Amino acid sequence: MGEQEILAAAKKAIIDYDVDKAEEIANEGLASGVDPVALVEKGFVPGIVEVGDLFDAGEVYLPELILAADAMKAGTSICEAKFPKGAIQKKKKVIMGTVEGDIHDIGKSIVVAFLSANGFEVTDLGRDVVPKTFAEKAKELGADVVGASALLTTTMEMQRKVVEEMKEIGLAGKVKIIVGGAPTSEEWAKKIGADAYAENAIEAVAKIKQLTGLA
Ligand code: B1M
Repeated sequence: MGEQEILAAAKKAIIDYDVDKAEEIANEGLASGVDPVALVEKGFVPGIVEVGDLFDAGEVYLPELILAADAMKAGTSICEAKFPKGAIQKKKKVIMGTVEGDIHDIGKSIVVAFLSANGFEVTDLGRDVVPKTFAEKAKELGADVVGASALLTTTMEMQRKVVEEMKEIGLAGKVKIIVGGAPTSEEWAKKIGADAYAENAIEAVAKIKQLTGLA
């Protein structure tokens, strides 16, 4: 298969909710030299976005969304291990999680994988993380940056709570805060007092490099 066919097959595997196929295509794509980032961004992501649109239109339901997410995770986790390595010497610590009430973690996990591949020491708190935990873990681990992901308009507000908890514990200003996730924006980040916003994983790495004085 050529690159375009592999990308199309990756998208199709998600739309077909096919975990085995997603794994097979990821392995085949990497073996034939397809860039792992392109495989995720131009193959698997368009697949999950299409399933999301079908869900939005009422053409598929939650069980299908869950199956598609399983296939997505299977394919992307194989690619994540092959993300290009950056050359950061000085280790900076990042705490990352999806906010309370929100269990969307595919995008957050991609961000974590990109950061790790770029030499950051990342602690992934997982999903549905209460605001206090972000702050407490930041203190406990001596983090340089705290990242909070939110995929629902209803859970964006929890990012503001993370900022508030960071102020409460006396870390705001000292430990930088970055937010991201589809419904969020630069404007939202400013509004809640976060230090940065990133639209995607590549931008997250660039912004965190800036926040930590590496760029
Ligand atoms: Co849900 N979901 N979902 N869902 N889901 C969305 C987000 C939705 C837009 C679908 C739709 O209606 N079109 C909609 C939200 C509507 C809204 O709030 N405006 C929605 C809904 C409504 C729901 C439920 C409420 C459905 C229900 O129960 N009735 C429910 C909520 C559960 C909960 O969280 N409490 C729900 C559940 C689920 C599943 C569990 C089935 C599954 C998630 C599985 C998982 O993550 N483990 C799921 C999925 C898969 C989606 C869609 C289809 C795909 C999300 C995704 O993974 N995208 C999504 C529709 C869509 O996005 N088009 C949808 C791919 C991923 C690579 O992109 O996450 O945007 P993304 O991450 C990007 C950037 O945003 C950025 O970088 C990433 C990589 O480039 N980024 C950051 C993300 N976090 C960052 C953090 C940073 C920086 C950058 O720094 C800290």
